Amino acid sequence: MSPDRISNQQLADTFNLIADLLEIRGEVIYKILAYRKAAESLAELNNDAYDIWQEGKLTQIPGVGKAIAEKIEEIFTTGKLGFLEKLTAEVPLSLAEMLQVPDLGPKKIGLFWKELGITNLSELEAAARSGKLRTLPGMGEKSEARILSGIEAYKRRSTRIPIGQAYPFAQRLISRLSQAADVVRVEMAGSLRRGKITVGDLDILAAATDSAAIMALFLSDPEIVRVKGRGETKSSVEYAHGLRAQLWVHPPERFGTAWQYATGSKDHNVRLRELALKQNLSLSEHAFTRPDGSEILCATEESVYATLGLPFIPPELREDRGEIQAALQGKLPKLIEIEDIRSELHAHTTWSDGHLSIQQLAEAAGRRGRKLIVISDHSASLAITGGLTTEDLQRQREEIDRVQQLLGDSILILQGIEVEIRADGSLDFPDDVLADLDIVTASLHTSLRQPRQQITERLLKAIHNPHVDIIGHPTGRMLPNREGADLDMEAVMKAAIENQVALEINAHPARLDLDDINARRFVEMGGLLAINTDAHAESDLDLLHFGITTARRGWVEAPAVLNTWEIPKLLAWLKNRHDTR
Ligand code: DGT
Ligand code: CA
Ligand code: ZN
Repeated sequence: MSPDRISNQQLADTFNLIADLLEIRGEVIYKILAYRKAAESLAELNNDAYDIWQEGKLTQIPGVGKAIAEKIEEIFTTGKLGFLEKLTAEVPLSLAEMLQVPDLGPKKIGLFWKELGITNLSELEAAARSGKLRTLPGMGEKSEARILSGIEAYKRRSTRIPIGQAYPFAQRLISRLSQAADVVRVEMAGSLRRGKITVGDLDILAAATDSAAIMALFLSDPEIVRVKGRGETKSSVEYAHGLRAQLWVHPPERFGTAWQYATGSKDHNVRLRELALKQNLSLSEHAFTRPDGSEILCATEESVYATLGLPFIPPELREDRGEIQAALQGKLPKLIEIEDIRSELHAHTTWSDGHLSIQQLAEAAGRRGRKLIVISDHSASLAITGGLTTEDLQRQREEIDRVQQLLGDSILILQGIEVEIRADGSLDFPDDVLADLDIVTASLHTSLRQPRQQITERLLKAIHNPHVDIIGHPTGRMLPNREGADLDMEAVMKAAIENQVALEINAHPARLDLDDINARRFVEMGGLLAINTDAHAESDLDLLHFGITTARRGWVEAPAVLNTWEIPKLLAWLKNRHDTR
């Protein structure tokens, strides 16, 4: 890996891993804490450790002393860490994965390893099932049973990976694999490329004139805990924390059929094969084959679809939800693209729980090509966020005016609010306060478990308020574990359309709310969407693509999304709403 691609988080992961392994080995506690402290402060650092290293200032990072600074330096200069390699030669890496099991700590793992030679989860499970653990000091039948149920829980939890974790991991993997010899291109495939909110595993596809170098590189990653299969064209591995990936390698002249196959979905592929058969062709990941055995090779996906008489179908649509029918009829949507986005309508600053000042946020948005940014901090009743009072709003308006003067017409800054919809459906501010704001987003954050009728009416009440322009993250779900409110979405959508209130697709990968299915239904009914990052920090602005992908999975075209509108059109829409209320 090229050293300037090693992120602070990767350094933090490395030092946490060292701490885990030392703890399992039975090292004295202060050494372990030193690594943990360094990991924590690296993860929270605002600047790249790489830049700090280049300035020779590593030891100025809190918790980074001489010994750890030397290790960071070694990682940056060699891409490796001798200390960790020596350590994993002694303490198997797969022991660290066992720490993910609920109720299983380093002491126990160390005990099982030293006494019974257990080095991974399946060995542990087998030992527990055959009653071997209960014989060890400090163990009994009860604690053995607890470990078994912990393993069950861990397996359930680790079956699917949230896209917010899978996507950046895959990006790093791809940039590493792209450096192998004989490689033409490396791409995402599978559910990851289709943009599903969780993925079972990462499918990575490479075009290469020879697969040896890239396969070897793929398999040599020190983070791999288990190689599940290895071959010339396909290998499959598992990393710590349950992440699994497979790499498929194909010759460039066959890359199109391979990429199309590996992207799926399975149901979409079945449909395509049916279409092929109607033309007397059989379609596989390698080629189209004619009855006489001769092949049609496709280097691109476009040529795969063209061979079947179809236009290119974007990966996000490939779920067998009517896309092939639409393609045959020439009725595929012209999907929204990230380049269509002009505005950010939902972002937080230090006025509530954001990390940036108004100026920093506006400049960060400007650097990403935004022409308009809405400052939408939380309102007072969401106390943990330091929500704003009416007086705060007035002072914030003055600061916005100052920053606007400073930044000139590079970006337009509007004053909004993310006003809390209280448990009874009333809003945090009286109407006359809301009336003074440029744009109002109303959101649910609390009492999400109210019964269906109650919470639906609560949201409808907010939608009917003439000052509300957007409903933020409508269901309030948090991936992977918190389900959204039990809303009557048809009623919500109908009311939103009648009152010309936009519904948000919150782009944060833990939300993606509305989801693809609801977004599609809403737009089909004639509704307006907003796609916002809900940024609390600069890097959050780069999460926009997750929201765009979700919209594309929902067949959404640019005109249905407020953020794509030319600024005068958006301002006219707001003015019209405000004049008629
Ligand atoms: P996932 O990983 O569960 O989130 O879902 P996918 O869609 O990534 O599925 P996966 O990883 O099992 O397989 C990757 C791709 O390989 C899949 O999208 C389509 C293709 N594929 C897998 N099994 C079959 C099959 O039985 N028939 C066809 N036509 N394609 C398949
Ligand atoms: Ca997959
Ligand atoms: Zn927010």
